[in-house]
Amino acid sequence: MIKINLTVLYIVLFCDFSLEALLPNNEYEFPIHMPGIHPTLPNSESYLCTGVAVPNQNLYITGFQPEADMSRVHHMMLVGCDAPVDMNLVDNNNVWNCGGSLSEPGISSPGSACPGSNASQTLFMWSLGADGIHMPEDTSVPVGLDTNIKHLVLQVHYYSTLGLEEDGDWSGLKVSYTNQKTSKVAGVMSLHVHGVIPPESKIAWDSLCQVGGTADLEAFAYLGHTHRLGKLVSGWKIEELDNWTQLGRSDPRQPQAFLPVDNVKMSPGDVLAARCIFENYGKTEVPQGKYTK
Ligand SMILES: [Cu+2]
Repeated sequence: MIKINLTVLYIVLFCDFSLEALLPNNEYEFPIHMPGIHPTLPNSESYLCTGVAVPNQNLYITGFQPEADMSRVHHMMLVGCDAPVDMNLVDNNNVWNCGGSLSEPGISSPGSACPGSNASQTLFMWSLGADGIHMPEDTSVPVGLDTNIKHLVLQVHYYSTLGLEEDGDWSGLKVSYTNQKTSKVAGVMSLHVHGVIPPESKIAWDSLCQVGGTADLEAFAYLGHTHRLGKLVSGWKIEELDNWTQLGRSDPRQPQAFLPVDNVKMSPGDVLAARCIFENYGKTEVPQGKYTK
């Protein structure tokens, strides 16, 4: 996650303001969670989404606190959509399939996490029982009115129905936010790789992207995410070919939490690099990507 000085970067959700709770520092808290669903996992795993519209005002997200059972949920992701979700494409219970072929029968499949949007951005990611994150002081992710985040969508990757009780699954997270503008804006930059891992192989995949815009940035947190064949994830800032600074390095078999970065400064033109190392001891190839195991 990267903190930017004037413009945008990080996320959130609000809808049912009757549920909000006042926290210290003039912060409020809002829950977004699955409405007690009963996944049947016909493909052994399912990706389901639910969401809340952001009210038509400027709000400033200051943190995310996950509430999920890792025996059933592999990961949760919070996404900001640039338009309100088109409810004509979604069932009445506000849940929809959002994981390609890993879907549940009897639930609408609008084809994406943000039906009706042209663009979306990741705001938060949780996996393997990790902790949440709270922004540094005077830092937030603006959402709502003057931003391109109009709807918050929670994607939940279910891979078991272990311990599921009659009232269903309520996995989700609490979003803390304030009405007061902060002087620093936070956001997420994410780098992705995908492809097919050959049988009985160890493989490294790299991804690069150049920092755009005009603002200087400061990285304050880092998270590596893979599915089950991932062994090591590392991230770097590259200024010149021979000048690399490590942002973070993590074992994705451990809780995939946001880990602190020692305030690495970045400027437009710098390059971000990520490397993911996978090991496949099996006899068959394994695809990796957005909606894979
Ligand atoms: Cu997952």
